Amino acid sequence: KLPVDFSSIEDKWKARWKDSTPTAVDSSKPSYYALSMFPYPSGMLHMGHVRVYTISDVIQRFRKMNGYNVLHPMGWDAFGLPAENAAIERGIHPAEWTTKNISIMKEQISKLCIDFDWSREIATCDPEYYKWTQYIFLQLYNSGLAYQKEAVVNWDPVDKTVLANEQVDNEGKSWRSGAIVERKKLRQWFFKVTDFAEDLLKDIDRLENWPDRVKQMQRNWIGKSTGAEIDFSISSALPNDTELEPIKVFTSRPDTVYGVQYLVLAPEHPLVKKENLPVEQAESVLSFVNDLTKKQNAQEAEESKKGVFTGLYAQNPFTKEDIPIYVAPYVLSEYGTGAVMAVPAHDKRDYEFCKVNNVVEDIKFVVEPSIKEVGKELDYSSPFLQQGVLTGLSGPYEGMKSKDAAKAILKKAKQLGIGKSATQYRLRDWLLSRQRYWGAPIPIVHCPDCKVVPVPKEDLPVHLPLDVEFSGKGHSPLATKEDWVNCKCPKCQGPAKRETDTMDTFVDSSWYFMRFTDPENTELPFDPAKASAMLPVDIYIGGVEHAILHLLYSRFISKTLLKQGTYSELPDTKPGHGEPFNVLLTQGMVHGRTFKDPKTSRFLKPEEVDLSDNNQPKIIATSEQPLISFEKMSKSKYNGVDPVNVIEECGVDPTRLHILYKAPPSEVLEWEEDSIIGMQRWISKVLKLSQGVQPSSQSIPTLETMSKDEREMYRVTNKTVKQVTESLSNTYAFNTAISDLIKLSNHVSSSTVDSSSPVYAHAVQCLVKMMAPMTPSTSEECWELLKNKQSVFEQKWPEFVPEALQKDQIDCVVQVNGKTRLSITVPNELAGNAKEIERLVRESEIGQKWLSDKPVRKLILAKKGELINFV
Ligand code: ANZ
Ligand code: ZN
Repeated sequence: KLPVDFSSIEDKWKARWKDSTPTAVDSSKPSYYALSMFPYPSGMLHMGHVRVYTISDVIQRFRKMNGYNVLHPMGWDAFGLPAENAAIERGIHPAEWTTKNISIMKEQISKLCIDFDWSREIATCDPEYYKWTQYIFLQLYNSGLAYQKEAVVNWDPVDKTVLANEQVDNEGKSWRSGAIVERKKLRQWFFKVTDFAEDLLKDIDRLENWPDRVKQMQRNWIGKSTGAEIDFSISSALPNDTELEPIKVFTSRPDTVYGVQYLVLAPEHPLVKKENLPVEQAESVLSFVNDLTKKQNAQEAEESKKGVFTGLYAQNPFTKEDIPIYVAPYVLSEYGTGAVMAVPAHDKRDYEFCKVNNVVEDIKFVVEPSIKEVGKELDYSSPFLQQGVLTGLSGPYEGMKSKDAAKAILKKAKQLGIGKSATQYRLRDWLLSRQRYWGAPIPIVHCPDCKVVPVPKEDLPVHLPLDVEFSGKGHSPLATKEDWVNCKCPKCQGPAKRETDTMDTFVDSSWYFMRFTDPENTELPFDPAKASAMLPVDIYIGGVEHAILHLLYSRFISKTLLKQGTYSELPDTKPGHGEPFNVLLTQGMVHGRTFKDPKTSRFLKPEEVDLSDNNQPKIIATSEQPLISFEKMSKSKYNGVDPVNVIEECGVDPTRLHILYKAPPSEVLEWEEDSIIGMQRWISKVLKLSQGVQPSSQSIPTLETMSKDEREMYRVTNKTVKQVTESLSNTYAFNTAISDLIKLSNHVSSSTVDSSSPVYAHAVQCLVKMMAPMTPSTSEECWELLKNKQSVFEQKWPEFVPEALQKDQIDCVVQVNGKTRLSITVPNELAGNAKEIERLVRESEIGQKWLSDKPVRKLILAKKGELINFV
């Protein structure tokens, strides 16, 4: 039985909140935009959702009470594969499936007492929304940031779709179908993220309020590398006297150029063509390359460092030696120039490749450590990877440090017209087209005469047709829908065909936070003035799994739109530079308790475990103790928890408190329900405290006229206000805030101050107001018990009085010869007065016991008088 009937309190206040008229936006107030990452409408709310929304709700309620105009919207990331698969597997239309899921989840969220502004609700699959996703696509297209090119893509032969690299596992299999992924060349749409690589990298330094870990992940993803591009001309005589362009390589180590013993080309390198290769080799090279179409084969070959000799030679422009040219998949076509100058002595991959393929006998070490150990021979059996000093094999550069040699060699290469400095980014352009149905159609028409024609703005949205067939095989349902595909060319009015690819859902979610600022705009994605007033988002809360792509894409879109003047930022109040999120709070996962059979390591179902003694679970079948651990909740581990059950059984407010109290937001939360009872009892206690307050018309007396106990209660109250305010506005340490509030309630309930004292009433009022963001319905109830008519959320957040923080007395720990023996209370005015403290200690009974009449040689006071040591 619960100590409080939480559900009736929830129902009562939910009804009143619904009826209350929202206060008009007061534009004189500062604005605050709190956003939790919008969910994918899977149809099931999970504990992770509850955690994020609770956190954002606490923050936004706190801001409202502090006088901000708060934007706290909610919407749905509603396009994507699962809806389409549901359609194929269960015959439900993706639109229907999605709408149903949204309404289920909305109902579940409403149970959590989260104060979202539902008037701004958006769903990315709504034509009113994707119209503007298409508009943004066209803006990028018109400014040259969206383009089509052939690309080697991961092709899932079962789902018949292109996969992102993240959707292919380590064995080269599709995350969804499990099929072995193939490499296929297809025409795809890209956004030119690489144009912004430098801005995206540089501006990471502005993100002061982002976790370092996330910033590092962004930096690594962008992966800037500086070095040189060097040309190697082909020295082989070619059939038919054809001349080939020199091979350009990108290197981060020009200092090793004297150690280049061969070149390696990516299998997709343009040189790798039958007509360029000597007849003897052509066949083996081409069959090797063809064999790589299976992603798995490619991956295996890449790992094995296998390659083939092309039969061609190039000249090392520095040593003038002829060096063989190989083809191997460890060289990536998408990085640098797709060709590598191989230095087996100083690069691990080149070294392995050299050994596996027996390229050369003699490995040339051109760099050695700058400090050599005396009497110790250099180790030539493995590559030397560090920078150092150039050896005698480096001609005129012998004895130079790597850094200087790199500069000198680059300079020489420039003089010879065969090199230049170069910067490379690991970041690739964003492949955004999907051969799928449930996404925003790319607003492009292909005309036989005018070629690629953007759909004019007035024809947007390009509607996703609803009456299509889901076979699950072949092309996207769009491609086979003739009456939709065939259209008029917007330019010449002749017969043309629509683009049948849809957009990656990351496009939808890369600008939704902007739409929230003006969700009903029918003329533009959003009114620039409204967006400018609210952006950047003040705090963005979500899972660390989005630390790379979603955040990077949002930053990119935000920067492009800023550049195009789609919105602007208020220069003196906002960080600027199109950075969309000011504070980023990445919440940790919620892990569930799992039980495993110690013998077989099999996960046990809940019904296989006897939990009658929660501290000593037993396997029912064997009476053995199971292995217990906390792991990511999943069906296969039987450790999932349905949040709706939890809140129905335990109450919303205790559940919210429990989530906030168990771990700081960014850490893993190990879910267990036992200790929710502690939160239920605490709320029950605060309800009783509120009921017990005798209303008083008197105002709070001055510090001097308060009684000693009142002064202490007033001090504790003010101290708590100070600390909790800090926790909710700055550090987001909700667990500390809760423990401070618990301390305050303990202090009030154990104090001798009379419940009719205005100081007492003040303490309880502050307590209730400060709990309100975390426990909305029970705090409203308390506030009513405190004889108030208005909602607690219309109250101003309490402010602390600095003078009240002064202690009347301090607790002083007494040590004798360094050992702690007792503690005494010292009046504030005597704090730090060693002689007086000694007198007080000697006066007390235990003090006498420890000091008796022994002479004191030395008195040491420390910690602002809170510790004294008698020697
Ligand atoms: C010669 C060399 C000598 C290299 C040496 C490294 C060490 P980062 O730093 O990550 O940018 N490389 C260039 N293009 C490549 C491609 N398409 N696929 C695979 N590897 C490629 O790496 C740059 C280095 O990676 C380049 O510098 C090149 O090898 C290799 F002691 O050139 B280096
Ligand atoms: Zn045309």
